[in-house]
Amino acid sequence: MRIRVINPNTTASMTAAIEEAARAVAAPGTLVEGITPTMGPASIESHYDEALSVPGVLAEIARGEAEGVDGYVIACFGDPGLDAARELARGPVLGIAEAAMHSASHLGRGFSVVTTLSRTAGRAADLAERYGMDRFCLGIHACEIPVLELEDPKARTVIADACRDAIHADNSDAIVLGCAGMADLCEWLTEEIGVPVVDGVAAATLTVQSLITMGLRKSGRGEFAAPPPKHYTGLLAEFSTDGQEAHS
Ligand code: 2AL
Repeated sequence: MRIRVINPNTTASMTAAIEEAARAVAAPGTLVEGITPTMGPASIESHYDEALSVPGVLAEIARGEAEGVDGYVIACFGDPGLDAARELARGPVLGIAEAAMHSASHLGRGFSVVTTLSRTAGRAADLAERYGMDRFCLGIHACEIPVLELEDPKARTVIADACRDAIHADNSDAIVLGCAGMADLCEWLTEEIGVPVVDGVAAATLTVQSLITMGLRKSGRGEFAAPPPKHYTGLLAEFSTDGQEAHS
């Protein structure tokens, strides 16, 4: 089985850490490939970043489909392009926010999300509502560390403090990490905080693997059927679905 874990931002060192987190939990027979898109923002921490990360993600889904990939993880907590990716893919596509929130809902009455910058909290709240997870999501807290500074060794104690504060403020039973760049901290934080800490990269990878193992694929009827043939122009010409890209 081949699963591609797509980092919607273009920072290769972050993709490497994401790939490692996914490989650490995948079954021996599962080939996990971390993917950095060829276009997009260096990190995603605004609606603008998120919108402009989607073409790079969709290009990788299209490439994966041509290469026979079985399933995909979209490894950014805003789950950018998830619905469109599902239209393109035959197999399952999971976002890390979606997978992490569902996993955390099995572990206690409620969870807290700890994200990067406070401006990303609104998107996390919207996703919790959209996934029917708002009754489990008791609070969303920012550690105010930008995505590309998460690799700084000083970040981990700030994140641990944010997790402890979140548990107390929300009276929650688990933490959901609000950024793929926090995946490598999951094990350490679990020991440090004393409650389950859910990393969406691991949760989504294992959910995709489980669905494929069960023989389940994306439903091809209705809303998530392949998008209709259409001509796209300008910078988006290569995204045309009418087979006429060369003439744009
Ligand atoms: C993220 C994430 O997971 N990747 C990224 O670039 N930004 N999320 C976040 N809350 O900042």
